[in-house]
Amino acid sequence: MINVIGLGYIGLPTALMLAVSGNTVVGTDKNENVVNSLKNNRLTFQEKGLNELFSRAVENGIQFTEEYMEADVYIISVPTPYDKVSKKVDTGYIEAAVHSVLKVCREDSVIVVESTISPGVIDKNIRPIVNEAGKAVKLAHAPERIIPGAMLYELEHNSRTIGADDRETGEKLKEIYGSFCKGEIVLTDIRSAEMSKVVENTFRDINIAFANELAKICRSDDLDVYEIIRIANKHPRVNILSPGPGVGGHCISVDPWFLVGDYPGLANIILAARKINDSMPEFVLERIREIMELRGINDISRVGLYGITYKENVDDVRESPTLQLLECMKKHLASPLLCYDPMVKESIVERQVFSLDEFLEKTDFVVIMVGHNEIIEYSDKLKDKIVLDTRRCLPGDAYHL
Ligand code: SAJ
Repeated sequence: MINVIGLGYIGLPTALMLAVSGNTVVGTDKNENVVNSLKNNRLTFQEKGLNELFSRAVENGIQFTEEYMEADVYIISVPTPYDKVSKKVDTGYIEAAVHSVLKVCREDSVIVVESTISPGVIDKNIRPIVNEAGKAVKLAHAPERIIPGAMLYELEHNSRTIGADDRETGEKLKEIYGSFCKGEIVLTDIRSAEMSKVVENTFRDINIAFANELAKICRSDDLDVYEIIRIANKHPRVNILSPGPGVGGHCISVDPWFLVGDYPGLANIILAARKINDSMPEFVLERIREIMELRGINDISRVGLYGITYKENVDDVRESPTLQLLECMKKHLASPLLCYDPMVKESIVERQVFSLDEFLEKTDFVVIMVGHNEIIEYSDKLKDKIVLDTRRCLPGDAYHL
């Protein structure tokens, strides 16, 4: 039996996949609302294909509870918030989950941490808890790699890493993950698994920072960055990513800080990349001001931000560039811009509207922060607007970064 602890963005899809692949699965979450919602067949977030997978998992007998169960394997996928000032990961939720697991698990159980952690956390923070409990359980780290928007496809097809205490534990977990994962499953030690996960996200952060830096350089010298990137990418070994209004999400904008914090003086490019990506919302604000001046717009209340999520077609707003931009305005004592996002149904920012038509009625100047399918489909509605397209997702004339 597998007990998946934490039924969020990662835990829920993983639990469902395991259940439809012939495993006995119980999903545990300490949040009563989440458990009740799932018990009543209501999903707690949206993701392509999740509804159908959920129904199949329920048919296969998956259960949801607030209790921790006696199980062969525990998969812990609880949040690992990070402190915005110290940039350190907060492992409190994992530690609490491990404490609870240790009360009910057997000596031969395996505890797998899937949550993103900074390198060394298992030995520094988790193993002492296990040792203190005096149970001979084995530990492992099997970081997830799935991308919101294509989670289920990627769960099945991506290769993955399992770092375990010993070969036997690794092989046992490989079989379990192999029940749904068609990609290669690489076995390694725990420290290497922790490090490689953070390195993967850091690689991407650095590459996005390069594109963003190029955008700034090209803007300063009146060159079209997209044209430069398009041409450079014809080179067989060059693949420059796209500039944008910043980097959000719970991983790419967070994980590189772990390396900066743990290896001060060594993590130099990594730190520079973080700073460049974090400076992008401010750069967007500068572009907004420039364009307002150019077009003689004085009324900031008629400028609106399209998109609040951290990227297109997901409902996740964690660390999103739009929220960073609003934060930046607040620092400068500016009143916030009007916002709209078709994926965000709850009120989360000050001046938010909930329909595209209302948003467009109230704006003359639209800043596209996220390229959701909606705005691409209805791009003709923008024909009388001044548009700053920070993602270059729309056809036709618009201002760019
Ligand atoms: N972005 C750009 N330009 C680009 C690509 C992305 O500005 O060319 C921005 C996005 O708009 C977004 C941010 O970067 O704000 C990150 O988006 P993403 O789509 O690149 O990645 P995430 O955060 O959704 O998912 C990442 C993935 N990691 C890598 O690609 C190395 C995913 O595989 C991980 O599982 C996930 O982080 C995680 O949980 O670690």
